[in-house]
Amino acid sequence: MQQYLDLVDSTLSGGNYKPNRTGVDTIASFSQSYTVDLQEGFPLLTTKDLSGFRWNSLIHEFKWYLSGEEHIRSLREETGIWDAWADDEGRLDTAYGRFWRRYPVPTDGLDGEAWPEEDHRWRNDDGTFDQIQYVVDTLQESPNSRRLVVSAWHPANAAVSTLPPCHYTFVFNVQGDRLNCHLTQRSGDIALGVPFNIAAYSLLTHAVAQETGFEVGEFGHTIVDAHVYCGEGDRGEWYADNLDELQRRLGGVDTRDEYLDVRAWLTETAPDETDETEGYDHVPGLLTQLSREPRSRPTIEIADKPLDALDFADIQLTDYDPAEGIRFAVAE
Ligand code: THF
Repeated sequence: MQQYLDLVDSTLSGGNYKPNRTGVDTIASFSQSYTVDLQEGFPLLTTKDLSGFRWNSLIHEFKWYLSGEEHIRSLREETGIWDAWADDEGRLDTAYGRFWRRYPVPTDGLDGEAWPEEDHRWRNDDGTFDQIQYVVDTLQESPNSRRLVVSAWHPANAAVSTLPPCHYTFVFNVQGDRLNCHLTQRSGDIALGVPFNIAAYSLLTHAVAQETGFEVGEFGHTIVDAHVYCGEGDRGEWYADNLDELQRRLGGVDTRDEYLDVRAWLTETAPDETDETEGYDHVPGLLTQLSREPRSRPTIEIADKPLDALDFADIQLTDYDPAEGIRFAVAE
């Protein structure tokens, strides 16, 4: 998917050095957007391998979003990718699914409105609101609606949460017989999270389209702060002084191969990562990806079942032929 490589290139070539709360520094860019046509295949990256244990993590994370759970007790049996943000009991106050499926509504309703009546169809037994069911039903009844919005942002939760949602709102939109989905993300870890996010929301678009009788259309993505983690301590700080030179070299790249020359310069010049900080600099791995030609996209097939009944084996990926996997460490 060339759009992903363009996102990587434009952030590295035009971004700013930016330390942040994690202690691992970043090279960051503002308001990056692109669209991907899902008719041209499933946008799982082919410039690195996301099959095997990574696919396992990705699908279980997707199922967890849909589950509506505000803990990771089942998820952590399958993958450790969310462990760092939950407490010992597995509670995670900003679990996406909780807001997708059980968005809190004031018990007395909103002033001047009838909501929420007890028998309202999108009201759960505990008084919360199921945004996914609202979208699925509305797509069938008023496909031209421009209100097919799902919000995972809760201001009061965000003020106290350890990790407010990164991908915090998405909108479905029908054009012709095709279902599009646009995701807005406040913060995106380009090397690790973004490839997972692209796959999860593309999968959601496929699943919702199938359930509501549409063809898949496009996935649109806007990332407000799109960043590449560039290392901790000396390694991260090195970029503060050398980003101009890195960007000058990236500006001179004409063919994919030449990204490897930039990587070689980096390896020679930047202070080595220590055993403890190994993998937190995502720049070399992303330069490797930039040197690789994207391959043809795989195909996704989802069993004909309601969204809530989908199991791991109901989601089948075929014709996936990626380049070798790349290891990146996640900043907490
Ligand atoms: N924090 C940071 N710094 N980056 C993120 O991408 C991120 N997330 C979630 C919450 N906080 C974040 C967690 N999502 C991996 C993938 C997604 C994650 C966290 C980690 C990861 O390490 N992926 C490995 C495979 C690991 C595995 O499967 O065990 C990879 O190589 O892709 C963004 O939503």
